[in-house]
Amino acid sequence: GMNFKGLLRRNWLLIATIISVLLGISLGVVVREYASLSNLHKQYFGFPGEILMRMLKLVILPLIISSMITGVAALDSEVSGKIGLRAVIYYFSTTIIAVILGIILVMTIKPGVSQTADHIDRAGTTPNVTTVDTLLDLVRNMFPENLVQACFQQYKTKRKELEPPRTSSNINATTTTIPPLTTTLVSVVENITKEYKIVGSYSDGINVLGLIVFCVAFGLVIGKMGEKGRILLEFFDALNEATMKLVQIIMCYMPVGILFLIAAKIIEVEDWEIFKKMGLYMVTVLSGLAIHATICLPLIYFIIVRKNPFTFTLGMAQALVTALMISSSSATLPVTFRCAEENNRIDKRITRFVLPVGATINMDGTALYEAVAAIFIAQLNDYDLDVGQIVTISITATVASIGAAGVPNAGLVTMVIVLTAVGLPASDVTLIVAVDWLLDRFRTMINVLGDAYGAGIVQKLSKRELERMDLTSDVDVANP
Ligand code: DAS
Repeated sequence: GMNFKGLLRRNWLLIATIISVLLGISLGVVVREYASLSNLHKQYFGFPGEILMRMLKLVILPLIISSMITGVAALDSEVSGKIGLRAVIYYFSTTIIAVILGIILVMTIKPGVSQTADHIDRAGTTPNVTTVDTLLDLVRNMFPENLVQACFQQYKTKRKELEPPRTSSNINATTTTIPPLTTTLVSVVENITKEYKIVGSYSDGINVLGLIVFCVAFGLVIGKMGEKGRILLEFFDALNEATMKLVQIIMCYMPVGILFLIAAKIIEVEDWEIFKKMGLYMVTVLSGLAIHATICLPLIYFIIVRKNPFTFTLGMAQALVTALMISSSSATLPVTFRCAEENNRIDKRITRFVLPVGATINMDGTALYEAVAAIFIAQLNDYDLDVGQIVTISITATVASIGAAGVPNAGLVTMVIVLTAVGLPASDVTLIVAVDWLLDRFRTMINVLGDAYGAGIVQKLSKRELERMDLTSDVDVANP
């Protein structure tokens, strides 16, 4: 009756998205079975999905800038300091919980013990990303030397000059031939690491971390300027609202884009057999992610917020499906904002602060995955880890998850840090490359969920400050 209709009307986009996921999967399976598409046609097939990705990425820049500046400026510096501290404590503790959960699971299930590394195709390249490099890159990225450049250009490291320039003809050459599996694995890792060396904490060419640091500083200054600063505050607030309106329009296209995105992926996957070999490993990662999402995070939320966590998760459904489909926390950010603000009614002063930072540094799913994968690789190599090494894995997995950008497969690359820290061959990343496209989707989903819960929890913890501000401020820019 009325209720059902109302439910449909309120959730039509979510329903359409889920239907398009199912349709996309069926379409992919059918085309894969009955049509033999040339590589070129496979590319055309994914085109509507590519457009969706481009549109989502397009709004990241204005969204991050406007939300961070207004988010910080709307609070006084003492309050924003407190909120920031709470957010960081939340990020850290949930990431550590995820890592510990992953370690417990992989040590109990032992997915790598029954087999040896040689049973799974091993390809020998050694990507050279070290812990120190990653940390330095991370800090370096926090201080962009040029603001405009931080918005679009990748910075140069010394190592970058060693790489051949990536030209469009290079890219075409690799997509139009089908190399054998081993060569594919090697080139995938090479490509990812190459990208990583340039990318660092960049999301699709945007130095997100650098912009966040700048926007926090800029927002704090604007907030302190009083009358004179108000014009800037109002400008960025209007920019934020306009961007969110754009997001609303983009989201209407989402079902179409997602349908072709998933169908094209299913057509494109070359090796389904590998899933059998890696079955137990994937079960370990996926069950870890599931436990973290349905038990750990909800429990923390319930203890602190005292509300039903599953209603909260349901409110985030659109963002979760999006993350699952596009494997990028950054590109999901616009949807995360909408779900958190519209469905879960989280204060804009909190989301504008907690969500962009979370999308960049808070990755519970990635941390869990990195710990599991490292120990899995140790098991494959019959390599006994002592307690010290397991602690090292927990710490480096945390660092690696913070260092990973919110883009597809970033976690796979920072994985190298964890492996080298305990003396495992970095080239063994190639053992897990083939299934990463699937695991990446699920860990990204948990990354996004973790950010959302963070916003809910920080809001509750900051209730007193927010209420006090509501009473004292005459104009409330964040909530007009
Ligand atoms: N896919 C990433 C994300 O956006 C991170 C990862 O690769 O683990 O969250």
